[in-house]
Amino acid sequence: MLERLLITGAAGGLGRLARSRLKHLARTLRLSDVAPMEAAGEGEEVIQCNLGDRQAVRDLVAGCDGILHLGGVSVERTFDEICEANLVGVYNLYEAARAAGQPRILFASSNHTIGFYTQDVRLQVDDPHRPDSLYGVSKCFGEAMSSLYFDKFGQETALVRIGSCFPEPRDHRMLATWLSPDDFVSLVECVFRAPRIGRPIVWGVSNNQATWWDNSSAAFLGWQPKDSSETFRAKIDAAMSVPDKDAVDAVYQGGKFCAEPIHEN
Ligand code: NAI
Ligand code: 15L
Repeated sequence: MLERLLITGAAGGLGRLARSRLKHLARTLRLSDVAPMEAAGEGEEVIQCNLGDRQAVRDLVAGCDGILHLGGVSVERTFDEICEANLVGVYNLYEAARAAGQPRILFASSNHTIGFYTQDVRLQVDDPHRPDSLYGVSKCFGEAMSSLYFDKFGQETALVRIGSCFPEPRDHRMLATWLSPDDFVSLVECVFRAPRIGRPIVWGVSNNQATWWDNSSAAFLGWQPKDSSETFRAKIDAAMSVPDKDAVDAVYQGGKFCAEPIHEN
């Protein structure tokens, strides 16, 4: 069991899920976000902090032996917004971890690191990045930062390229990208319970019938996703029409992010 697990992005969708479902992983959960959070309960510490604030992040990470890094801008935004949270913030986090004895990090990366691959391609974890947005580029930056800190200092990070983690898939594309909340929870458990992880890249995706990603290189973690998006196929078919075969959502793995403009400041 960990002594103190830091969860960044604790006010967000996955952060609230982690707060409610992962208490058993550590004696204390340290919950942090730039946004307000619910007051601390038993076994919790709540610290509001901007990831862009170097000293605050250093103080935040001190005393933690695991970090579930969910905080940051999670969709396409202006470069300046993304820069503070996902570039400066990630540098601050890795430097703070280096000063704090290198707690293991789970970095919430994204399918948008590879979003411009077409949906007929089956990807391995070492296929080159093809980001579909500035947001996707920022996640490539985070992955590169983890590589530097692993090779230079031995810092362990699990890079989890999350597909679409929501209670249910929301459209036809998500039948291939969906990660169920239960499977997210079991993946985080595996990452923090494994004796040694190094720096694996893991596709954060459930046991869907439709799939574009090969997770065999992460088998050593012992993670076995149980849910399948097929349960929801009929519901999605009834709720919306299948996208046209030339629609961005049907062509590219990153879907609509591929058609996002560059947002100006
Ligand atoms: P979210 O947007 O609901 O939560 C992100 C949290 O980060 C927010 O509460 C926000 O206030 C916080 N944040 C933003 N800027 C910050 C800053 N400068 N300092 C401190 N905190 C800041 O996102 P969600 O869905 O919970 O995702 C969590 C992580 O997983 C994100 O990093 C996202 O990029 C990644 N991810 C999520 C996917 C999903 O399907 N939910 C898919 C792929 C990646
Ligand atoms: C992501 O990276 C986003 O954080 C999330 O909100 C979804 O858009 C997801 O990817 C997706 O591709 O469905």
